[in-house]
Amino acid sequence: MYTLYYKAGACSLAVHVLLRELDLAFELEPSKDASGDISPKLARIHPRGSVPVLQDSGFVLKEGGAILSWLCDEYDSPLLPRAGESRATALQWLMFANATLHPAYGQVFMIDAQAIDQSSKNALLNVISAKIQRLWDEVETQLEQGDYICGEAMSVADILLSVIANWAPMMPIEISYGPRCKAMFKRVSARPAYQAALEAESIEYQAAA
Ligand SMILES: N[C@@H](CCC(=O)N[C@@H](CS)C(=O)NCC(=O)O)C(=O)O
Repeated sequence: MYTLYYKAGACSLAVHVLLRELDLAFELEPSKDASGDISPKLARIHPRGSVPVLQDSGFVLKEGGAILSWLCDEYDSPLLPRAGESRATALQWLMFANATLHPAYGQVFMIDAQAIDQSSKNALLNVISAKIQRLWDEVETQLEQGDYICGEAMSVADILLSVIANWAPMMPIEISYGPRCKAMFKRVSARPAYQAALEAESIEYQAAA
């Protein structure tokens, strides 16, 4: 049985959704204790305490992109093609979400937390906000090829993109999604596995509206 260390609505939600898509047995373990510190159980396996972390007895896997691709491979899921160009393209978009888009949001949180004057903060936030908007515009253009980021078949990248999209209400910046993005978020988030994960984490899905 897997243990998923998670934070409600964070990038760990993508792994949570996938565990349910694959119909695997798992338990959820919050990353923080009641006082907001990294839980002692997580600190033992991941001193930085970031999520997701997936544990199966002695096997501990960190980094969302690695966890998502490993689970798809291990359980032969069509959410990540086995080989060839279709696999490379799905991995490309998974890495886009995990290694390009996600860190851009991290910069927003980092800038917002700085003790600097508001006008300097706004200037920095405007720069990063424009970058994030360009990334979503890239997704919108790609979705001209089909209902999902890799075309007509949903992939694990769509799950992570839709999770990140739902962070917009927490952001001190404006992000707007085009109609193709919203339609993809709606399709993906409506799946029973996704709905069950949202309910378990008490998260409302807002990015498709
Ligand atoms: N590259 C890492 C990034 C992990 C990450 O930044 N996770 C965030 C949540 S989305 C986190 O745990 N932040 C610490 C916190 O919120 O306390 C991964 O993909 O696993």
